[in-house]
Amino acid sequence: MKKSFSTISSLVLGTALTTSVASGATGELAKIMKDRGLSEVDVIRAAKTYNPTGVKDKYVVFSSGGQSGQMIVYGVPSMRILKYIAVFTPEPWQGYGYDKDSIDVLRQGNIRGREINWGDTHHPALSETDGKYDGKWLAINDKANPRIAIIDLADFETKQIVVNPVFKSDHGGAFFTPNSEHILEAAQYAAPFDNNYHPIEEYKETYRGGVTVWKFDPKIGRVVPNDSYTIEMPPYMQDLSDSGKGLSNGWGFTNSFNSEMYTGGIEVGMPPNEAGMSRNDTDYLHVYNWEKLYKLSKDPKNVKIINDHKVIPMDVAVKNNALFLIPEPKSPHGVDVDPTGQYIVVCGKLDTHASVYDFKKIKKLIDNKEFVGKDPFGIPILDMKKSLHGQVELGLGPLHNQYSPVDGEIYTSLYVDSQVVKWNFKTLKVLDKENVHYNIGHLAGMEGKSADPQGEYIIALNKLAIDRFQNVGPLHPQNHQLIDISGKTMDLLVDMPLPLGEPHQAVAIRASKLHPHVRYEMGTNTKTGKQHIGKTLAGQERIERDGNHVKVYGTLVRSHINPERITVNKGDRVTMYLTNLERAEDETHGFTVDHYNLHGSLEPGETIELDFTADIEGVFPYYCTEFCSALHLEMMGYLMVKDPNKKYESAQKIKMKSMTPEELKAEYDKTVAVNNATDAVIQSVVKFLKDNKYQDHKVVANLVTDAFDQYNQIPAQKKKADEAVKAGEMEKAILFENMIWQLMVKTADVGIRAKDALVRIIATTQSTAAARGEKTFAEGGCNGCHVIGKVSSGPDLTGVLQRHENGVDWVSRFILDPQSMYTDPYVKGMIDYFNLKMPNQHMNKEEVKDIIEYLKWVDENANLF
Ligand code: CUK
Ligand code: CUA
Repeated sequence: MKKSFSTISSLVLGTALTTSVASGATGELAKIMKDRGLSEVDVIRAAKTYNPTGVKDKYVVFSSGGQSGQMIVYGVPSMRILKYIAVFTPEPWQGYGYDKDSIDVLRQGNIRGREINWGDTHHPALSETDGKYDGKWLAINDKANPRIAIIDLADFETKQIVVNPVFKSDHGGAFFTPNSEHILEAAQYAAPFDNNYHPIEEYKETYRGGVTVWKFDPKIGRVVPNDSYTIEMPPYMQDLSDSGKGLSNGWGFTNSFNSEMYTGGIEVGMPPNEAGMSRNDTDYLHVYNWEKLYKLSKDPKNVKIINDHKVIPMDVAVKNNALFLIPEPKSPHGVDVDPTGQYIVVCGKLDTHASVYDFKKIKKLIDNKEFVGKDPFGIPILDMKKSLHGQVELGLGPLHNQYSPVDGEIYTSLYVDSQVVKWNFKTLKVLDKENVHYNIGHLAGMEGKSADPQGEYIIALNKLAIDRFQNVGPLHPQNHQLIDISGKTMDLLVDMPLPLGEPHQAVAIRASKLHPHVRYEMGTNTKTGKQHIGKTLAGQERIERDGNHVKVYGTLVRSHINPERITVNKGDRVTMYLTNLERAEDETHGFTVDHYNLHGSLEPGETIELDFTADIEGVFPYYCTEFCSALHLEMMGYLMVKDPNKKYESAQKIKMKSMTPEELKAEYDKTVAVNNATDAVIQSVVKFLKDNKYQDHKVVANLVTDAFDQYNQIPAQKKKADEAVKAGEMEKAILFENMIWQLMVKTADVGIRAKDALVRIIATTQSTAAARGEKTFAEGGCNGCHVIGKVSSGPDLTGVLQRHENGVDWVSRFILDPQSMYTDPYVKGMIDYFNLKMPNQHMNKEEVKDIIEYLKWVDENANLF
């Protein structure tokens, strides 16, 4: 069944050769292919994954970041990384763990009072409505320190971390139930539920496994711990889990290994865990009715309270017909419910088979109370054969499954064989295999575990990369491989190195389902979603002192921080509330105080809090850490910490020559004149925008709003400048006028962008030739000298076709062979005027034709430039 590489390539090559790309590879494309050693198949695969600039991906993938304790967001099919989401680990760029409110989130994850600053993330899960991804919330587990975190997809920030009160590790989480009312989290390594010492000899009596059923409120996106409960389970090592849906809604399924309850002891001469824990031929699939048990958990007589948390003992679950076991091939790994909820596929790991269980059969056995026995803890066992739809031999080391929209079609990872196998879980037939590199763990389909899988692609999440990438030392990148599954056979398209922890599982969602915002309401505490207590608007900036506590209410806006000087005493507690006043998209300001290990990222509208003790004396610059504008470097100030017990001798001031009153007046006049001229430019842009009804076009209107955000700050500055003039403080007046110029430049910058955008919208549509021509005009370097609508270092080309008799011929000739026309009196005059000669850009006739079409389009719209 395994295909050799040559079979695959000849197969695909066979198809490729009949396509137009292969036969059409001429000219530059053929040259590039030759230079880079690319085959036609390579080029087709490249075209399937390439996004031209500005083009976005169809799917967004959320991958666990493994030991980084973070999540990785990337696009499909481009496989471009978009973001790391900080979850269990501090992340400086986003200020996560460096400002007060995010520290509060991170510290929700403290265990028994201890700070934990990392996580081993395994399974991300997207919130669901009717079993389909709704794009609202994201959850992920931490295996090492049993915790679940919740991320809000409105801003891709972590909002909540809950610690499992009874487990000592987890693995089978996070899994949302079909309407996101609950999140399942199964334990991994059995341990005592309480926090006390229990000797390993008492393993069977005191060590326990289980599944925690967290209550989730999908409206506010938070776990509700006191409405959550844990189902006690035997000390078999529970592993992966899945929530039922459709037919099996209300039920949960959890695998296990070590039903032997082996406890190892190499050091006392026992065989190692790996031998003892895999001795039996079968382990147990746990089948439980979480919905029923949730109702039972409300009655105190059904639960034991351990560490302030409700635990339903095994006997209570059994008595209420809500907990069962079914044998499964030993030490399995993945358990994945199909989109209808009827079939549950369990992967063998140590067995070459996948086992397809049928929930209808399971339910019948349960309803008829038809059991083959009980385990040592009294849990009824269902007959394996009678529960199975069937088994299929897939290959070595089957681990995880994903579904496609094709009825019965399923994709399974084969860890040992390093393959993805496509098969049908209804007909139990193997359909195709694809080699991956190497040792695949999970695989991610497009919404491939929801009730609405999309097919198209499968991503192989490989454990080893070995030789796939540039050697960067013994620790290799992770390797995600994108596989096209739209054809009859799979086709591996591209590798993506991932430089951040081992990504166990990834989930993909259609990008069209995500609607994150680009700014916050002014003064938002993004971690709570509420108004921040430190919200500060322009004009409200202040420093308040209350004993040894100094509170700073500051703002940031291009390109200053207010206040710019803060003086405190050594030992003072300093609380800084900072608000980013921007409304413009992507105008984030970062903030740090040097030497104080603080950092905040302030997205437009966000308020943050930095809380610290000024425990070292000195002068500490603080500054904006995002290159936000041309005057970003100037966006700074000083924290000055003085020791109240010290006497400071003042330094001798150096005498410097100062300007005469006449010189100051001249500089002031010059500054005002420049401002007036700049304002005239702004007014002409404004007139154009108004004349052409900019407000009818949302993109333009947004830019104009941003521009006016800047412009409207001018009157206040003007008032200060005029007051300074009146008071005879010319130096101050000049500085305020300079401030006005800064605001004008920022206004003009956005205003001109708005104008350009509007021109594009209202101009006549370009023919394809004209569009090609515009590209050639830019790429051929013409726009280095000729700016449409303006005289630059060459003449304005608006109307050039009319300026000359037989304009089209004249211009074409001039582009193709400028030297031959240098003596033409008109051209000679231009050469003298601009002191430049039109160079030969070596364009071909086709390109010149396109440029002419472009110039015609320019003339058609001449009034707009
Ligand atoms: S696990 Cu890592 S390959 Cu944690 Cu889902 Cu299977
Ligand atoms: Cu704000 Cu740089």
